[in-house]
Amino acid sequence: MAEQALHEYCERLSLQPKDLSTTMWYQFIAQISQQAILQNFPKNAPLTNTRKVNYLSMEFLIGRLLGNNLMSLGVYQDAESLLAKYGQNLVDVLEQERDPSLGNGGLGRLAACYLDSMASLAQPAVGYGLHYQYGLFKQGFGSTGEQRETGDGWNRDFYLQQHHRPELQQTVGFAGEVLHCGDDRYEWQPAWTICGEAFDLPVVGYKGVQQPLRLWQGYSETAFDLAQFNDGDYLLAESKVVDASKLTKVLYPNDNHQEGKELRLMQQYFHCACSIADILREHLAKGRSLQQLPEFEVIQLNDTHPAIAIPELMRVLLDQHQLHWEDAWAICSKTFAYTNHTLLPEALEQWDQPLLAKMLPRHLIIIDRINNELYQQVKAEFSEDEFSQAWQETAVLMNNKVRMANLCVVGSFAVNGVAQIHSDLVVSDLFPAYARLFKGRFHNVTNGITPRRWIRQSNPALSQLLDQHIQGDWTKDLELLRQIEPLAKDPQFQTAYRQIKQQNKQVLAQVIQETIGLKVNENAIFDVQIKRFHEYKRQHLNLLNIIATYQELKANPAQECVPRVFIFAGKAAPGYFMAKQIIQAINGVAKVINSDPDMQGKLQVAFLPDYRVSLAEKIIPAADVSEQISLAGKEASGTGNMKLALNGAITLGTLDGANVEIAEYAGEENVVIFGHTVDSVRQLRTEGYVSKRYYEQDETLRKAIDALADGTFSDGETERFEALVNDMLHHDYFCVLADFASYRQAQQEIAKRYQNQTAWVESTILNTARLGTFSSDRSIRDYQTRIWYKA
Ligand code: DL6
Repeated sequence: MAEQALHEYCERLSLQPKDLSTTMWYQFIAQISQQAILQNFPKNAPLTNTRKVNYLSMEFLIGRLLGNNLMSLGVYQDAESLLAKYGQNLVDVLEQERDPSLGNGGLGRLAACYLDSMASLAQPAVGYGLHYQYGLFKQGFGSTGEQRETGDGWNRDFYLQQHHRPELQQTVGFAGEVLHCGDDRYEWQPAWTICGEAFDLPVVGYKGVQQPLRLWQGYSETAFDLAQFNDGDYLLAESKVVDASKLTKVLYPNDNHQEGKELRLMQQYFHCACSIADILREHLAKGRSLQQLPEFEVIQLNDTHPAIAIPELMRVLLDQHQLHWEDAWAICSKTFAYTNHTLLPEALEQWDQPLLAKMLPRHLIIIDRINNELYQQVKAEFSEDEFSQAWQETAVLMNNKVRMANLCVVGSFAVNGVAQIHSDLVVSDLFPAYARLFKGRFHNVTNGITPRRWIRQSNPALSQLLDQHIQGDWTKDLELLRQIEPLAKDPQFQTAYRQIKQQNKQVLAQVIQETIGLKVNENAIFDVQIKRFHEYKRQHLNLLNIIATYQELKANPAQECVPRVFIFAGKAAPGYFMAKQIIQAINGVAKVINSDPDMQGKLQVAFLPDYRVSLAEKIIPAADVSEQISLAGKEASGTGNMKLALNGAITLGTLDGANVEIAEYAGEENVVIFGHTVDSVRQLRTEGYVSKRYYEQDETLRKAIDALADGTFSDGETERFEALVNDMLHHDYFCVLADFASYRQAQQEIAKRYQNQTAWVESTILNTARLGTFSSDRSIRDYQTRIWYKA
């Protein structure tokens, strides 16, 4: 069958198979896989009483799809053999696919893992997102190690894994006026409209079903507004066309930070309006009533970015279907569920009320009514003494701002955090008044990752070893990894496991050499910190320890040391100055250390540019140490920590996010924990945290910071890292200096443990064996049993 297809493909091109380029082979495999998906793979989950999940997310960081789809279709090996017959390597062919970077980091990647798991578990679902023309920027480095950004036009128009669905088109209004038509009746007359075109990417579940990831793209229906065109107002008429094409042009590159830009609000509304209309279209087409919506559909909000979907559904029910407020609210408040992914104040979205009044005037009226109804509830629940504080905390409208997280809590039947410690903090620190007002609404669902991509596809050698020793399909049931626990001490198994890590390190070493021209010591510890750059993630804590180690080795050249390669990858938001300083400082330190002959084979620093899913697939299987060193209480969960630990890296981390659960499951002796806890950070702040004291009292720390300040790592320029140094000495909100000594000790503990290879490998095997709970299949089951089951 595939041979026949190949024959036809070659005939169309008038070429022989031997003459096909790698790109042509990619196109051929992509075409036949797309046909196989559309024709043969079971569509939609079997009809059950389960509610369909509509997963609304502004980001889906899907990564390359072809390899994943071949695997899910069960034809990966067939494709491999077919290509081998013609002297081609499937892995090289798969590398031809552009990696669609339609997300910033954890939140978007999680959404992709959840789609994979829902399709694999046959949980009926549709992912709704935006079809950005430019995904997350590409990162490069300038001559002084500074981050440089360029656009990532991922070639969406030629992307072979999608198909256009013109019949699903929607029209979305903006701005204009609202007419009050008496009683509770309003009519919104938008000033202008933009069309939404749908593009479906089939998400192919492993031994499951295929379901769409539906991405909306903005376009203008008419090239000109003809009325205005005829009035002679050419320029204005044309400007609307520009607005439409701009709308989905670019993904906002912020992670855990809101910029408050008008275009972003328009994107959010466009995303929600198209998705809500699509959900209702499908629901009504099945002959179901509006009242039955919560029985059959749940709308899961991936953070607050799609929060405007709540007033949008209300608007449609009230204004288009003429429902009464109470009836519309009864439907709406049983349909939405909200996942919180951050406690950071700068990431909790708030929109200026005047902006909403201008852009979405009808929605603001609805939000105002929601706020008024809430006011009555808060009044009834809290005593007079308590009220003011409770209202401060719960109001949706406050100080001319619309607080989107509050809107989500009020409008949803369930709210969840993404790791146990985070979910507890959501209740205790972020929303205590809500927790009292809405009992039973708050839950935890610890994040997870798909084992199909993050073990099976990215670590084929480990997968093979697991296949040999595990009864049953671990890719479908990751708890089966427990079967290798008894082998953790087995010398033969240890050797095999260790060899795989070594091979993966060789592959990564080659990638490093090809990418940045650095030849690394493959026998060194590969110590990995790969994630977005943010001060709370504290890459600069890692950097200070590297500098201190360098200084120590320079001072004592004869000192025994366990060789290390520190590997970094990650992007900073283009407007985030301090994060960019940290990137530049790492590059500056890397330049000095890597060119110092005394450090040869002992200490090296590799910063790989343009972190993306496909690069993570190379780094993760090769890591020995996983740096998860955020200040306790700041990282909601993390998911890189799970991928790294499952692939046999030892977590070096604080008691933050999912690290806490990783330590519990792996066993505390199989991770290295350091630093302040949530409670001791609170204590530090109560006492009045003064970072400078740590600098003054700790000579090692002082020397490391001084070297950043005195030009050692900046070609003699003392100003280059001034802002970073000043921040550490006089502000240090994320308590880097307070955790330095403990972190350094933890690093020494790592070195000590690594020297006993038998015990080290045993620990890494136990990490793989015991962390099956971090499969995203388990997360989806948790959503099913804790959240989605009820209407
Ligand atoms: O839940 C996915 C991911 C967590 O693993 C990270 O810990 C958390 O930082 C991230 N949160 C965001 C928040 N974005 N905004 N806004 O990306 O979510």
